[in-house]
Amino acid sequence: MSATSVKSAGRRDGSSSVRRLKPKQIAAEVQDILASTQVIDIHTHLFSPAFGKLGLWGIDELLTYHYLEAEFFRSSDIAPEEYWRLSKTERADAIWKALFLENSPISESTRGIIAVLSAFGLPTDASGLHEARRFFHAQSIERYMRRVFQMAGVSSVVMTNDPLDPDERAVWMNGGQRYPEFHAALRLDRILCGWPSHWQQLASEGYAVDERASGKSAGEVRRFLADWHKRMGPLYMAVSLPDSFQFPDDSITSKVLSEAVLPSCCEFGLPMSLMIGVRRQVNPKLRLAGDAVGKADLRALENLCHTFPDNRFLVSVLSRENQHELAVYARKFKNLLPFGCWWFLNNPSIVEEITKERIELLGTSFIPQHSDARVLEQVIYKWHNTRRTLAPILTNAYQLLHADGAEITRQKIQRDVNRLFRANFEEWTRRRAR
Ligand code: RAT
Ligand code: ZN
Repeated sequence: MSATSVKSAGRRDGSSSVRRLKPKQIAAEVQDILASTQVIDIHTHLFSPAFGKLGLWGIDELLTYHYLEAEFFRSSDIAPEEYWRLSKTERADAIWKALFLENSPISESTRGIIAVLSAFGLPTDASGLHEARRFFHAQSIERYMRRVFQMAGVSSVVMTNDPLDPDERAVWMNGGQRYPEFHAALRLDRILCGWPSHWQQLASEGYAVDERASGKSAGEVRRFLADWHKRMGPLYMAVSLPDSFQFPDDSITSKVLSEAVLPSCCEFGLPMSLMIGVRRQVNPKLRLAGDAVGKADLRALENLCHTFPDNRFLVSVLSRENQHELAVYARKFKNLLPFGCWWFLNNPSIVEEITKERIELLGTSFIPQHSDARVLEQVIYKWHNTRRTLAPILTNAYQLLHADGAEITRQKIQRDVNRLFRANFEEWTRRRAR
């Protein structure tokens, strides 16, 4: 499968054949089905064209992705302070020189740049970025966005929408966005993890909340969420939590989560997405690239699933050490749906390990991946890599099943891939996404 080999939509149901497959035929069928099944990318940081400059695309944005910046500081003499003084194009030039000309781009993030350039027929070893810049500047976003999604085999993506972000807010207050390829997700980090520095923003907007989130605050946060639910029409509410997250405890996070956010999720029939395990700003000089990972205590998750059986939780954990526990908890709690291999886990060796573990413990009742893309074209390489990693894993699963005596058909494989790429999410959000 090349990075541009994703086939167009239209064979989602695989209605063509009920032919029993021989073991040797399984690999080709799996590859074909993975290539032709459109994915719903359930967590990204992309924005629809309605958000203007918030939507990132093109070579300079791709090269200055924080995953690459972290690698850049290891291979360059330029110190962070100096780097941040450079313009965006100067930063991209510096990264191209350090990671692509002076070194081989063999890391996952750098290889992704090569895959994107190559998907558009652009030079992958040029001494400068002129040709690439010319190509990306010539694109007009609406048509280009659809072309990129088509190349990536993605039918729609879920954004990350922060109601307290002033730039985003302006768009939502002026009617929001109407691109069917983009869904909203109501992201609540500032409210759940940054209450001391954000409660006043809610207060200034007319919600009667206080510093301790006491008294009327929970009810008022619910009123705030109801207003934003109406404005955004989100598919889920979401928060990214530190490795130190505990539930229950006497923190404002626990209080607002249990008294406001989870009841509101129930009221609106929305799942709650929890991404657990980030250690924010271990090295603040690196800015967005300065976060790290820590092993979390997943008893907090057990307590949540147990205490709120009517809530549905979509959960991703950042530490490799937490993956097995997450899959085991999913066996215990039907209201828990594991998803994705994010950030430092999104490397083929780790994705392979986690996905095999999930298949062995959960069958097809999980969501294998999301892209976490921040720059539009990243969906091309991230979804290509996901399909490439999944192909041998699924092939092996069906070959084992065949060896154990089952009949394998294209139809069954299609049904399963459909579930992994789309249907589990649609069921969880009770919405048929594009
Ligand atoms: O993967 C990332 O880009 C991180 O910086 C985080 O944004 C993470 O994905 C999150 O959503 O918290
Ligand atoms: Zn993210």
